Amino acid sequence: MAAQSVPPDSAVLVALDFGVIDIEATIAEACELVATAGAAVRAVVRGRREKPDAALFAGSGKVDEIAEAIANCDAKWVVFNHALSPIQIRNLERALETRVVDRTDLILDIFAQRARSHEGKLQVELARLEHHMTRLVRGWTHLERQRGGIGVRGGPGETQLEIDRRLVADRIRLTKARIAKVARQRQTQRGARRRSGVHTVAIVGYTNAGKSTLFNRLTRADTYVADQLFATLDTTTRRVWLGAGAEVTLSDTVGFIRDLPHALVAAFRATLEETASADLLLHVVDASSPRRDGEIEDVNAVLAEIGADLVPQLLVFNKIDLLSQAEASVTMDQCGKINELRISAVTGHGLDALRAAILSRLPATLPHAAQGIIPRPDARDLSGATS
Ligand SMILES: Nc1nc2c(ncn2[C@@H]2O[C@H](COP(=O)(O)OP(=O)(O)OP(=O)(O)O)[C@@H](O)[C@H]2O)c(=O)[nH]1
Ligand SMILES: [Mg+2]
Repeated sequence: MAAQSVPPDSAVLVALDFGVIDIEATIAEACELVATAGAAVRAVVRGRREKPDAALFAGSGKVDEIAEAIANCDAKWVVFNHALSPIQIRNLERALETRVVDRTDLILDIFAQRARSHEGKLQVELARLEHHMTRLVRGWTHLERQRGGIGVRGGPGETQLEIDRRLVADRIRLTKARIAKVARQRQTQRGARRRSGVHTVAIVGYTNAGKSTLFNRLTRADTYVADQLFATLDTTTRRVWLGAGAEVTLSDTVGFIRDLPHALVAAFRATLEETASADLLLHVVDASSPRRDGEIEDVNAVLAEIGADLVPQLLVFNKIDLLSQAEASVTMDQCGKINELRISAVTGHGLDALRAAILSRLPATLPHAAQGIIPRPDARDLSGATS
């Protein structure tokens, strides 16, 4: 089950509108996900439905439309921008005679391509194995045995089902044990930091919101920044110096996305514990995104899933340089506590206010006279990640 990347083939994207979210922004994001996975969307099949069809997800007329789109652009696979059941995938592949990939497969595959550190790779492996387990159902066609392109699939046919289940279960146990070992090291590091009285600030947010750009600005680090989804998978933590003599550690971590697969959230739990145990979260939002309110909700949903919903948050609207109203500003709640800021991590607008806001929101043990966060000349990389 080595990590395999999506072949650079053409794909047909299927995006059905169930009337809940901004469908156009969702389609644009799905196209980016497909591109990030290394392929290209040649046609988009849209539709409106009350609820998914139990057998095929889409209606049979829509499936005919998808078949036509496949023939027109010689697509090698069909991407559904939805989570499908194993039965739906099986039925669709039978009907379309083409590989069918759902949103979960796509995100897992991108994570597999991106994982760099030992811990990151183990976590992605676990997520893929867990997902693979749910896909081991009876009645797969010859397509399952032939393929091996995307993600976790490529497993043997149904005659192998029981053996396959046992093998996957063994791999899951082994991977979990290895992750637990790395997590223990991480916990020890975190414990040492806590005992030293250093406060922790974690940057969270939707993928591509500008978290790593902000992290680099505040720490003068050179974490990988790219205009692509899930550029960062590993948590990087750095100690930054507060002017008055106190220090905080700042962490940059994996970005979130709508419908982040549960298997991934579970597998990344150890990494995300850094977030749940932080004293303050900088929730970075791409202020120029047409879906920014939805993205805030998506991030808050994942935070709740990892038990970080009660950690105090500063909402940081980033990329204001892309807006017509590009002034940096600060918003306070009824108690006079800063809870929102508008900044640009690229131009540096609003960063002094952000430093002051971080300081004002940290627990009282820190001296409040500090002027801002200034990286120490010897700022060390404190991430537990080993590459
Ligand atoms: N115009 C503008 N672009 C920005 C700003 N901040 C970040 N960007 C750009 O947004 C893109 C994503 O930035 P990253 O810092 O990699 O975003 P991230 O949130 O770490 O993304 P992931 O690690 O993929 O989740 C890059 O092309 C950045 O240059 C900003 O303030 N203004
Ligand atoms: Mg990043």
